[in-house]
Amino acid sequence: MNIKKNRWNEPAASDITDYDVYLKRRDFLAGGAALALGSVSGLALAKEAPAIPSPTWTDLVSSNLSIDEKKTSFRDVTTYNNFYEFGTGKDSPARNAVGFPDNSQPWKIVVEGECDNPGSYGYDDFIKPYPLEERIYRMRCVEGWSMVIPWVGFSLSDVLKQAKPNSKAKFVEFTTLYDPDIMIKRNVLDWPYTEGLRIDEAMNPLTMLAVGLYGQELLGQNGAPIRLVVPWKYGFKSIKSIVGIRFVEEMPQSAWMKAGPTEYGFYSNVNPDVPHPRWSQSRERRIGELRKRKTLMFNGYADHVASLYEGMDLVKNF
Ligand SMILES: Nc1nc2c(c(=O)[nH]1)N[C@H]1C(S)=C(S)[C@@H](COP(=O)(O)O)O[C@H]1N2
Ligand SMILES: [Mo]
Repeated sequence: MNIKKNRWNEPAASDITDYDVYLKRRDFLAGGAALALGSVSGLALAKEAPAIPSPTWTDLVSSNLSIDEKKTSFRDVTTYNNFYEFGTGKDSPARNAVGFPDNSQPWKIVVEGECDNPGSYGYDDFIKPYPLEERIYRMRCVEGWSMVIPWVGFSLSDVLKQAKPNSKAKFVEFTTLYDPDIMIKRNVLDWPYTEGLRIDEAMNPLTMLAVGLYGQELLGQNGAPIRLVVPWKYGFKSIKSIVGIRFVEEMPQSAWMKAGPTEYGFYSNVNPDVPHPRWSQSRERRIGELRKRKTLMFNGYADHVASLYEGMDLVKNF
């Protein structure tokens, strides 16, 4: 079903369906009531309930990269978000990205730059070659909160190898869609949102492209249909809704580096010993918990990634 274009109207509180109610209704509809109700109230339902894309994956292999920590609730993962293209409030993306990306143009991902096998792919063709698995990762936002999220996806390295980077490919730059018809029109950041990784960071097995979470396709607010997840770096490196992957020779400038060069560096590795200029990074609030917990070096992934930064000054290269 096609949902009407989101015209960037903040809905009244009374229009917002409580997520629990919404999930119950979804189960109810899945039980066959959809057929009976469809023609009568389909429009009303589409308006109040964000459509959860189907199908749901049921046969996912669990990765040995997963951590064994309590998962953040589906509700929190899908209603407490940063996705500035859909507004700067934590609850703005869940409200303003309803229907995204179906309400935009058909999804296309361009792989280009310093590689022997560039290409432009529709979303389905892009992900088809890669077996999906579930990976439960920590995510630590630079703002001082964290979550544990069961992602669905595959290693970015699978895609990069397929593109055959040449010897000039030292970095990889990623770009988010910017569609002013459905996204914020203010220049909160220099759109489109971009991010970058060094090629060895991009090739690390932990670095993944996610297409789902909690066993179902990503919702708009989480970066549908495909986003990066780099669990040892602050969350803003995990760029959402990717339309471009480019191999480059020089270190790319990310949208956040342009916005605040003294506050947001290229590396942005989680590091409890390197404070943000305006706040400490030594502790974090795990969403759903009351007491703060200690932030771990490389967000607890030092065994996997510390060797990438051997001999580097992690204060200078923040
Ligand atoms: N395109 C884009 N990607 C983005 C952001 C954004 O505003 N725009 N926010 C980042 C930040 S600050 C965080 S913490 C994570 C949040 O991901 P989540 O909402 O799925 O938990 O997405 C990152 N990716
Ligand atoms: Mo973040």
